[in-house]
Amino acid sequence: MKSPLVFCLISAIVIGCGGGSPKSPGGKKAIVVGFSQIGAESAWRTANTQSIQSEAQKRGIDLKFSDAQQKQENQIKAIRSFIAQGVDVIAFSPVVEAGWDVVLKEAKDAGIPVIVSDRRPNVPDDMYVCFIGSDFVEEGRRAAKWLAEHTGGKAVIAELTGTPNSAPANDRKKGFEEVLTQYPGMSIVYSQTGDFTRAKGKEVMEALLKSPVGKRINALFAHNDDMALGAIQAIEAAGLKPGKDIIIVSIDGIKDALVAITEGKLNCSVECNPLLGPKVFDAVQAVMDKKPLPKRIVVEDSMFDAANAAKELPNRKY
Ligand code: GZL
Repeated sequence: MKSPLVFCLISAIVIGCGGGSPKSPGGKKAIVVGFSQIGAESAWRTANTQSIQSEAQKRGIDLKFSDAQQKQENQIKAIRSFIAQGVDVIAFSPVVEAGWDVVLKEAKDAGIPVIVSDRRPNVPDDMYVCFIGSDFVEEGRRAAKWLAEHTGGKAVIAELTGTPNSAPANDRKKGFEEVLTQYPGMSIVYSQTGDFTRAKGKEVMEALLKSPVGKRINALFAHNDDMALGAIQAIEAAGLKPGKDIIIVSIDGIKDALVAITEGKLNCSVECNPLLGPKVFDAVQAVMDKKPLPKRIVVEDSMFDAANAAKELPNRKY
């Protein structure tokens, strides 16, 4: 039998080492949330990560954060790790729509509620509590309507698509093409993924401008600002004037895009607000308090062009 002093010392060390779980304001045991983030592929994603992490810190949430470097297998591994740790809630932004049924069933079987942030997974509604994100189909519609209004309904369009099989790439394309059916003078003559990154957007545009079809285009639809900004570099390097020789419309509404609009190099950016932290952790708190949540929370978006970009710039948080 160890002496009482030794027993107390060992207990103190274990408690000290474990540190116990962090405390939220008011000294209650902190809520533990596992968040699987897609990666750091764009300025939008960086702002989204910053919003999630800062809001968790503000609320005293014990956040287990994982960056999947745009790989679904890393997200699945992270979610399995959160399940093994017995977190209170799992939140994630699925890099692609398919392939989540098995791991979300494991979370459900473990009794851990799941909140979807940003992108939608293609699973039955009962596999998650709530999906918080923008309406990507509407973003695509708004981009096409802007382009139609500013080209008189006549445009030979190149399209830089987002990550293949992701909800924003699928839905933005769907919304854009839905509007194009009303404009026989507008057609997409080239479509290639830039995987939502600036580097790939530049690379794809460089190759396009060297091809015969590249000589025909007078408009570019980029599924996000980072790819549009990369394409702008390629258009300039080819001796053309972005925003004039090629009218460019994109999505996200990041600060660099609004600067490009004020410089006349980008013509329109449909906002996709990345600052989801407050909504995500309001939903987490509702889950913990066993309060009802809507299945879908749509984030409201704005739109920027030469008429309002300069005025909006000082307000941009990302
Ligand atoms: C949209 C988000 C997209 C952004 C890109 O909600 O998933 O991913 O449009 C980002 O910039 O990479």
